[in-house]
This record gives sequence, C-alpha cells and structure tokens, in this order.
Amino acid sequence: MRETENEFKDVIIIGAGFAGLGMLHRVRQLNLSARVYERATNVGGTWYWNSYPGARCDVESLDYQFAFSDTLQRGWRWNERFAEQKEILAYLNYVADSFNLRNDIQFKTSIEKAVFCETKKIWQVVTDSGETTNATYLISAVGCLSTPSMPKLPGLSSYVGRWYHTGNWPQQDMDFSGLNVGVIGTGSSGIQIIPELAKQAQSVMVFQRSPNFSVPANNHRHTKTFTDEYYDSFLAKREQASRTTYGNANWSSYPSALDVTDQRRNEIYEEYWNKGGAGFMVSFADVLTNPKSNEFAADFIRGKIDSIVKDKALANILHPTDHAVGTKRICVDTNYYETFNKENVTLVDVRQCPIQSITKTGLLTLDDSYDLDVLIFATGFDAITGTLMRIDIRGRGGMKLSDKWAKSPNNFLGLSVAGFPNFFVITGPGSPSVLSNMVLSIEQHVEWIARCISFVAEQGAKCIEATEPAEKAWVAHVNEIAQQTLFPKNNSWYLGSNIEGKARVFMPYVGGIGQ
Ligand code: N01
Repeated sequence: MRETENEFKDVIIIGAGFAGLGMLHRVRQLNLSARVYERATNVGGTWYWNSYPGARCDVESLDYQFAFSDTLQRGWRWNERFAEQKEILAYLNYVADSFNLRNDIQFKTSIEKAVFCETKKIWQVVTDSGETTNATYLISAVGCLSTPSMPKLPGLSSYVGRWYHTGNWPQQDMDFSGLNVGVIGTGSSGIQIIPELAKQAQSVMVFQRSPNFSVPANNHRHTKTFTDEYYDSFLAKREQASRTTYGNANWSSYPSALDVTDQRRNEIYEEYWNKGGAGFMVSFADVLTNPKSNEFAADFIRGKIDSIVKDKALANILHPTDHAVGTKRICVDTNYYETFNKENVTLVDVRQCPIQSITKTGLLTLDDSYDLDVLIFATGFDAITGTLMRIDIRGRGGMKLSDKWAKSPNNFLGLSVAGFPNFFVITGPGSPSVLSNMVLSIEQHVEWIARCISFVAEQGAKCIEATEPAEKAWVAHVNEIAQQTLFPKNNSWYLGSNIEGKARVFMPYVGGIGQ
C-alpha cells in the first residue's frame, strides 16, 4: 500500500445507521475530519434493509430517537406509539438532512479491510472498489443485526419463484395479492410480516421450527398533546432511562411473581398484556432471573394463545416450550396469533417434519411438498459480531479480529479491543446494546468515544487501547452478571447459537446502561 498517496481523515466510521450518523455529528463537533462508508444507497442501517411489510420497532418511538439536540427533537413528530420502519427511516433521513451529514458519507461502498500501521499509528482502510483511506481512528457503527443468516437448505438455486430475506428486503413496495407465499422463521421478523402477508396473499404457509413468545404491541396513534407533554420532560426521562437496566423509563416491575396470590399474579400479567410491548418481560422483577417466576409468565402467554387461536391443536403447536420467556428476544406483534384463525393461513410444524430442501416450485418437508410463488426467509442474523468478523480487520502484529474473536468476542466495555489501538466499536459485544433501548446505548457510546478521543488529544498522545487485564476483567464481569439471569440458559442469537460453528458466548451486557 502506498499510503503517502492515500487520502487522510481523522476518523473513519463504518455504517450510516443511528450509530454512524450520531458519531459523525459528534466527531464534527470536535472539529475533526471524518468519512462514513455505507454499503446501502442511503442512510438508515437496519431501518434501510429491514423494509419488509409490518416492520416496526419494539421500542416506543418517543424513546427511539436522539436526545442530543432539542431542536432536532422538537422538529420531528412521531405518529405512532411503535413507529413503523418507513417512519424511522424518514426520521434518520431528517437527521442526516438537519446536519448535512451526507456530505461526509460515501454510499454504495463496503469496507473490506482495515490494517493498523504500528509505525505511523494510523489505520489504512480499503473499500470494495480498492480505494484506500488512512485515518487516526476507526469506528465501527455496523450495527448488531446487519448480516442476514440464510439456512443451508439445498435446492434454492433451482427455485423458479421469487425469494427474499426480511433483513435484505427490496426497497420498492411489493404486492402479494393472489400469490401463495411461504415464510420460514417465526422470530420477531416472521411474527411481524406474517399478519401483513395474510391480508394480501391468497395463502400463507408458515414454516415454524420453534414457537416464540409474543406479546401484543397495542399500538396506537399519538395525539399532539401527548407528544408535546412527553417532550417537555424528554431529557429528564432519558436521564432516568439511562440509569436503568433496559434503558426504558416507562418500564416498572412488581417485586416477585412468587410473593403474590395466583389471582393477583394473573391480574398483573393481564395489566402488562393490555399495556402492550416488551415491558411484559419485566412485569415482575424476577421474571428473567427465577425459573419459577418465568414459568408463570410462560403459562400466562400460553393461556393467551389458547384463548385467541380457535383450533386447539394449532394453538398447541404455537406454544413455546423450549425456552424461558425473554431469553430469546420476546416478540411484539399486531394480531399475530389472531392471524392463525384466518382461512388462508396454514401453520406447518417443521420441528416435527423438518424442511428437506427447496424445490423448483416450492419446498419439501419430511412428509409433504408445498408449491409456493414466493418464499420469504425470516431466518435472522449472524448477530452482534457477524458483520465485523467478515471485515478483514488487523490490529497489532497483523492480528485478525476474526481470529481474536473466534472463541469469544473479548473486549473492554463493549467498546474497545486489546491489540486494536484507536479502534472503537459502537454497541459491540459486551455492551447492553440489543438488550436495551438501542438509541440510548448508541448515544452513550458515541459520547464516550468522543470524550475519549478528546482526552487522547489533551494528553498529547497518539494512541489509546484497552489493556489485556482490563479486557479480561470486563469479560469476567459480563459473564458473571449474565449467569445471574436465565439469558444464557437457552439457545438464542444472543449466544450465537443460531449460527453453525459460531462461538457460544452470551454477548450482550445484562448489567444495564447506567452500570
Ligand atoms: O430472527 P430470529 P428475526 N428452518 O433469529 C428460524 C430484531 N428485530 O429476524 O428458533 C426453519 O429471532 C428460527 O427457528 P429456530 C430483534 O432483536 C427487531 O426474526 O432457530 N426455521 C427462528 O424462528 C429480533 O430478535 C424487530 O428454531 C429456521 C427464525 O428463523 C432479531 O431482530 C423486528 C431455520 C429466526 O428468528 C432477530 O429477529 C424484527 C431453518 N433452517 C427483528 N433457520 C423489532 O421489532 C432459522 N429458522 C425492533
């Protein structure tokens, strides 16, 4: 590499979602030069790619926004309690426009390689078109759910129908009227898209391997008065939320599900079910720590499934029984269970009769074949580390990040990695990230990184990096806290167990944003 001819930036940021946009704005405030590289044609990150019908955020819209600018916040009005993907994408475009962020974003560009030069103490970053840029700092804003995972099923290349992955959805609106559509996967994405498809398609075949716990969103439109009042106390709420475990100021818990009568317990679950949203999993403070308390919550949801789904055998197949509530991310839906009462919707239990292959005209299970015009993979992501591990990132001595993280994604504070100086990861493994209000977590990291960069300059230093002992202590702490909960006891993408060959390590930090 002839780095003398390369362009130089103080900071290179990978990704233009919430994290990349927030970081770019903050870096500019430090009067540093920056470039963001983004593989999409526009800003948005996960909200750009996940544009499938029904895509919606499960964090309430009023909390799912930046807090760093009062003008920004008051210039935007969220329409619904849980914003749909289009609205969040519009918000991120509004953020980019408000601060002219696009000037420093290079779209349609992926970063393939980043090498730390120990003599010059700079990062040399190479794009997919072979362009090299040097920078003092390299910041990952690649997101936690940005590399879709496709099941290894034979035959897809022979399929003559159209197929899509929810995490890589085409940007244009699509019409499924009159079509026979198959959906593989019943996590949050499947649970959101299935009711929407059922409104249009001639038939929807749902191929379910593992049923998930889902609670109603009870979504509704916001009134102007409500939004205005919310904004008046927004910063105080945000401050309060940042001291909590999940970054949600509106969530509160009753002490223990074991300390109340059966009747009172059910009344409380009913209260949370009617309120709607993922707050159900903290209805009692011990739902995520005590198996007995969790089983009560599981029974309540299974009871709800029975009361909604008319066909009892079908309701039974929809019962989640293989994991504790919330240990796989709880789903938040609009009419998911109700959809199975529709005549055009069929549930196929592919745990009982696994999918064998994709055929020319559809799909083959152990006991049947299905003709499908469209096949939708709602099969999740190589989460948290998947995207970074696919970039050839090399620290001191040419050490590859993918080698360092092969057995465990060790790092300090979920933010920095020993052996990788001047490299920061926004909401990396070992941070609250996906267990929290993501935007709040992102803002916390953006602010921390900005202050850290300023600190390095104030010291007249050139480099900063986590030490091995600090990293070891942090990883031990992350594990210790996780072990106090039910989270690591069940398979989930939090643990990497949805990806063949991936290290089984519980990746998010359960200790909370404030901690
Ligand atoms: O992915 P998932 P997702 N044959 O991994 C199934 C966020 N998100 O995209 O459990 C048959 O949860 C798999 O079955 P199993 C949110 O954090 C947020 O739905 O492995 N099935 C499972 O049912 C969420 O948790 C929102 O047995 C196969 C499904 O595919 C995360 O993204 C909305 C299979 C994958 O579920 C991921 O959710 C949407 C196979 N070979 C997503 N392979 C919000 O509301 C996989 N499956 C913010």
